[in-house]
Amino acid sequence: MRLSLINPVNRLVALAKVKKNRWNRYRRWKPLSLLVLGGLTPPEWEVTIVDENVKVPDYATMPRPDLVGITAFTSQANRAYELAAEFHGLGVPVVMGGIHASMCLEEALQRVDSVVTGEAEGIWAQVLEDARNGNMKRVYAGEHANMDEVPLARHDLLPSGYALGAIQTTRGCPLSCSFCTVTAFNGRGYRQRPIDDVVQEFGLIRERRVLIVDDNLIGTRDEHIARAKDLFRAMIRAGLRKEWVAQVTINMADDDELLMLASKSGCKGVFIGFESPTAEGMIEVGKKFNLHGGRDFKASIDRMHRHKILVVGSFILGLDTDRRGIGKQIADTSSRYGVDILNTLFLTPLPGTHLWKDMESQGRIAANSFPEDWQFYTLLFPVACYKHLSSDEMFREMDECVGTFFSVPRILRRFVGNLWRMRSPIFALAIDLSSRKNLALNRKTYREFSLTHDVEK
Ligand code: B12
Ligand code: SF4
Repeated sequence: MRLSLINPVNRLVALAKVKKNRWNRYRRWKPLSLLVLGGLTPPEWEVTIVDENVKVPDYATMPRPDLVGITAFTSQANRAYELAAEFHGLGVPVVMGGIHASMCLEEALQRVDSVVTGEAEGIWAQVLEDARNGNMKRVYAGEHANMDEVPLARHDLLPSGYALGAIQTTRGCPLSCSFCTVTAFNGRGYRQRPIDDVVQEFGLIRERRVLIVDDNLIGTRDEHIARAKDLFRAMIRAGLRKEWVAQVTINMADDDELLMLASKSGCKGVFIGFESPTAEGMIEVGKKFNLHGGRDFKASIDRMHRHKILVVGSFILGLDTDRRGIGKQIADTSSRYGVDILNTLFLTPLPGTHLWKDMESQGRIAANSFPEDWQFYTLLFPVACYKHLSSDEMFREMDECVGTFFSVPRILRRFVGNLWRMRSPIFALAIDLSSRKNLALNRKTYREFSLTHDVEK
């Protein structure tokens, strides 16, 4: 039996535009969900994975699969449905899973044969059995997995050529930020994989650099931090020789032993959601956590830097508290904190979030011709009505923000600083240059968006 697992492309996502920006090669990351599904699939199935972000193949020339499994974030939903229609035409059953189908079940059911909601670990074997017997159900409800059920992902199923490998060590987040789907999907409980499994799986990853996809690798409580330290100690003992990056909360900076162990185990950078340069903004999105103890962000980042850990700072533009000038304010504040790489995204109501419920009830979801408009839910388009900024102003603020932070003098200043302190200067420079080039690509896609959407100027 042949199983084909597909990660659909969203052509608007700059990272997919490798031909137009060669730097994006270094930012193409693996669809770990499909590698995990591969790990859950029994050996009698011949599994192939197609990552359309690398190349969209000519499906007609490929051996006909007995089952197609498609994953999708919201921004990939349109393409997922196109693929489902194509395979439906060939008489091949299609099952869809992942965050979008879980949050928009009714919509997905109209377009695919079966949907797996939630996590697949406890249900995938049943799906395959039903597919083999030709009696698939319409809906399979996956539950939060026990973390010792998470298999070793099949890292061998994707070719080499990715800059980063991927691995997951925890699921769930005890916080519940208004814009984020993680708590709705993976729950508030902070579930941790057995450390031995994680270390063993690291050994299967070919790439030297690895993205740890956890939403918060260190967690928020003392016992979470103790587990993170144990994990780093085990990675050091195993002599993995990997360099890794991960998402964490700012409390990582408060524990010098944690920073030391992280760095020693290969940590080169962390991604932190600051979300807003103002306290009101952080409170608006539910990130009060960042403000605990009157935190000094610059001092926190300095401590991380001392351990040669780069900081990617993530900010949201378009909060109800944001007014004109917010773009420059984000760029300047993040530079003042000492952020190495800035990631600013538009406030976007994603299905399943508190933000979605609020904006929907207030009639503020502007790009709402679904499923077509899902392609714009990449966090790079102003898809909602913003309180103090029109769509055009939103884009101008973004342009100002990215243009200021990634200006040539600031890139040079960061490069010299990183070179001097030996903090992955080339890696950071590649991301800086890629972001600068993507600014131009994003301008072009925004123009296309405003032509098809009646944005208020
Ligand atoms: C790593 C990551 C990325 C990486 C890599 C993405 C990739 N190709 O996999 C990068 C940085 C590229 C990325 C980009 C984006 N991301 Co992202 N990302 C994540 C993150 C942190 C982890 C995803 C992961 O690997 N999880 C591990 C796997 C094992 O879990 P899983 O994907 O949930 O899969 C399980 C189940 O869902 C299910 N399943 C999944 N697919 C399928 C398919 C079938 C057939 C079946 C049966 C089951 C099944 O089975 C799996 C095992 O249980 C998630 C947060 C999260 N916790 O999920 C956000 C998340 C998925 N990202 C999100 C977003 C918004 C984006 C962006 C749009 C914007 C951005 N953040 O820059 C872009 C979109 C890119 C695009 N192509 O359109 C949102 C998506 C919400 C939504 N409704 O779409 C999330 C949930 C974060 C959030 N704050 O809400 N992302
Ligand atoms: S944004 Fe981060 S901290 Fe907030 S709920 Fe999502 S995963 Fe948790």
